Amino acid sequence: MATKKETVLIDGRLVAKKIKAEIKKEVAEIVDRGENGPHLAAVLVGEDPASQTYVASKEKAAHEVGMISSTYRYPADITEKELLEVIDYLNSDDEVDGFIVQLPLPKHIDESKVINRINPAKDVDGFTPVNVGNMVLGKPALLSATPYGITELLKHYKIKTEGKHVVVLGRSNIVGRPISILLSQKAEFGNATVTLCHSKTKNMSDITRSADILICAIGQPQFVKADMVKEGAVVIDVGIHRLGDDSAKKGYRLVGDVDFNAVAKKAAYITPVPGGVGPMTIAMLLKNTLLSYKKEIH
Ligand code: BQF
Repeated sequence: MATKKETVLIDGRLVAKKIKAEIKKEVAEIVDRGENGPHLAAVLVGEDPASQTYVASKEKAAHEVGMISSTYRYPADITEKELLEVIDYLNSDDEVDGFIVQLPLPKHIDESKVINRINPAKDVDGFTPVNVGNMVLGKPALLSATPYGITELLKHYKIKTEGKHVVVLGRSNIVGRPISILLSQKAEFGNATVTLCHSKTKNMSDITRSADILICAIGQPQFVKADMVKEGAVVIDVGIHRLGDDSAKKGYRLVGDVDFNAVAKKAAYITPVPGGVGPMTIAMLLKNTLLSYKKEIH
C-alpha cells in the first residue's frame, strides 16, 4: 500500500512575519524621507475581552512595523450618534490614514450605519459598501483583511485555485461572502468553482466531501469533522473560539471551526488555530494601512 503523504501545516505566523517584514522595510523608507509614515487608528467600544485582545494585537503589530497607532476607547453605553461623530472626526483627521471600528458593537448601535459612515479611502477593514462593491466588480478596493489573508496563504504555499472546487462554509459579510467572490473571480488566485454553504444548506457533508479546498467560517467550534473532508483536501480554518480548559494558564484554549486532530489526518494542507488565518488578518490590516497611506488601492 502506498504511504499517505505528510500533511502540510500552513504556518500563518511565518507568512504574516514575512509580510510584516516587507511592510516594515517600506515604512522605514517612508520615514527616512522625513514623512510621518502610516497611522492606523482603532475604535474600541465596551469591554469585551476578545475585542480588547484583538485591538491590542493590532496596536502591537502596527508598532512592530514602525507605524503610528492610536486607539479610541469608549464605554459600552456610548450612543450611536456619539459614535458616528467619532467616525466623522477620524474621517476628517489628516493625520489618520486608516482606521477600524472593532466589531461586534453593542446591540443598541446599528453596525451598518457606523460602517457606512467610514470614508472608503480610510476603510482598512474593507467593510464599506464602496470597497465591497469595487471588490465584487474586480475593481481596485481595500480588501477585507481575513479573505485577503487567506488568498495570500494560498499564494505562499503555491496552492492553485483554478478549476478547483472551493467550498465555503458561512456567508458572513466579513469572511464567507467576500472569500467566495474573490476565489471565483477571473484572476490568478481565482477561477475556482465556488459553493457557498450556510445554515439552510441541505446535505452539507455531501458538498464538503467534494471540496478540493474547504474554507470554514461558520462560527461553531470544531464543527467540521473528518468524515466531512475529502482525502487530500486543503482545509482553511477561520474560526476562533475560547473553550474552557482548567489545565490552561488562561483558563481557556483556542479552537477553530475544524476538529483539527481528526481532520489533519486526511488533509493535504491545513491551517492550525491559533497560528493560521488569525495572524494573516493582522498582517493584511497593516498592508491595507500602507496602501491607504500611499493611496495605492488595487
Ligand atoms: C492566532 C475576530 C471574530 C470576531 C471578531 C491571531 C487574531 C486571532 C487569532 C486576531 C478576529 C480574529 C479579529 C490569531 C482579529 C482574528 O494566532 O491564531 C490574531 O487578532 N484576529 C478581530 O479583530 O475581530 C474578530 C474574530
